[in-house]
Amino acid sequence: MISKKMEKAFNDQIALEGTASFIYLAMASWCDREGLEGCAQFMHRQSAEENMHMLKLYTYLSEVDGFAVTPAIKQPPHSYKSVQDMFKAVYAHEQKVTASINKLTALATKEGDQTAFNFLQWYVMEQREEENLIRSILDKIKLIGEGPHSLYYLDKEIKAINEAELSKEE
Ligand code: OFO
Repeated sequence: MISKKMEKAFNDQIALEGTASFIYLAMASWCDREGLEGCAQFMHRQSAEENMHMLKLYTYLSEVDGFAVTPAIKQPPHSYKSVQDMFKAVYAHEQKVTASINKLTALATKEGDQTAFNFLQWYVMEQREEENLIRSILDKIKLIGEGPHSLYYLDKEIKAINEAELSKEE
């Protein structure tokens, strides 16, 4: 059993994760167009991961006799000034997701919903890892730069980071 207030907050989170999945999918498309193969692969994996985050919340709501609502998602932007600009947008979105998860766990505590609180701890950990990953990429971009000669190398680095992330999932 879940309260109506918690159900609404979970559905808002579902919308945020779905939005993240679409934003990252559109980013993958932009990267592909720019010939940034490694970045495109990274964004495709991120998009799939956010979709999985959304589905996990969906399943949870069903398990606690709640009602999961499929969100309406606005078309995300399909172009960026630079790779740095794109990763800055990812970082900003992840910070927004973290703030929302924190609010959700605070609400679970307020409502005395221990089941939801426990379930949400997975997301708390996940957000810490995600923010750390994106911050480390932004640091790399600062070091490598984005000039015509560094872009090829930067894309290779992001490809390697993506492969490392994929191997964690195996
Ligand atoms: Fe699910 O928001 Fe990123 O990780």
